[in-house]
Amino acid sequence: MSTSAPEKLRKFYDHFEHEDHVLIIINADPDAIASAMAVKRLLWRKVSNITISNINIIKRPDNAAMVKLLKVGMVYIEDVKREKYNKFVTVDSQPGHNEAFADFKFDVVIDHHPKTCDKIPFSDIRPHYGATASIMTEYLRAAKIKPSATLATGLFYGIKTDTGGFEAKAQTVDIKALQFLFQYVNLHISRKIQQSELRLDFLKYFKSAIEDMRMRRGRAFIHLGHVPTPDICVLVADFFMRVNPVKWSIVSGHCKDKLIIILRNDGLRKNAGKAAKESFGKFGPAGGHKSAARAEIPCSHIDSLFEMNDCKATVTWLVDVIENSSGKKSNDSEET
Ligand SMILES: [Mn+2]
Repeated sequence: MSTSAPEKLRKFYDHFEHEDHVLIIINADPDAIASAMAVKRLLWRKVSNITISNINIIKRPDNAAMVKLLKVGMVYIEDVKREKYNKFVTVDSQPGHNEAFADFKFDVVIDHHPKTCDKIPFSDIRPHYGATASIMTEYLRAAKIKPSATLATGLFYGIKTDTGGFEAKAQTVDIKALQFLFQYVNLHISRKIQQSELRLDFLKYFKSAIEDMRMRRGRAFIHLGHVPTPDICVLVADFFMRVNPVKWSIVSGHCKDKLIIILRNDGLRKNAGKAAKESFGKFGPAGGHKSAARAEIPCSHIDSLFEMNDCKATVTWLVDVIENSSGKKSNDSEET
């Protein structure tokens, strides 16, 4: 029989004392940030002090907006004086997920990914939850804590992000958490975070994408040249899916020594993951879901095939590879 929420809360609290200095270490994304905020709130006035530390540098503008608008104080892991702490917590991750976690002996792990850790004094792993923030909401409710607007908004945004805006794997438990949080959420802040996905310096990639895109049989092909982060390819690929005749968008960019290729489609009788594997699998890791996929090809595997600094040549290569592997008789071959 599963343990009740008040029982879990009590066991969680059993691992902390008033003298404790607690470090919550996260791989910062909306769900992890919100879950860390919830742990901090649960431990408020119960321990001596609590610091949230991120092991990753926050680059995504929406994540940066979340940290700023919700006033989440975080210290980058390399700036943490770890000898100051005696208790270590992670949420939305498990110790094996990242090398940066290896230096710590965790007392508490709360997560919704498949279980990969053992011998943790307190672990609460629930893979059937869409978000760790949903688990944390149950802890807050069990503790009879009324969340502040910032905490509720963070948890709300974390659940929303991890469940793909409720289009993906949202479970009853996630919906229940949202129902509870909704009465405390600041929707303006939530919307502002969500709408902060673009940085000013990203706009030039949209400009060149619009100018240089090649449209073939409902497929938009775009090569962005060098990009500072693969996220730009994702943003551009998603953007082109909003254009009416586009059924597929295939967007590539050079990042470090890889050619990143993002595939999106409208999901109607199409399979992006399969297309990615069949087209690009021979060059490097490739795969994904029905409507979203990516390939990450080491440049050394393809630099003899075409001139990679030439955007036109790269697009021609993308078109060739996709069209040759999917065949000309695919069911979405309407001329545009
Ligand atoms: Mn998560």
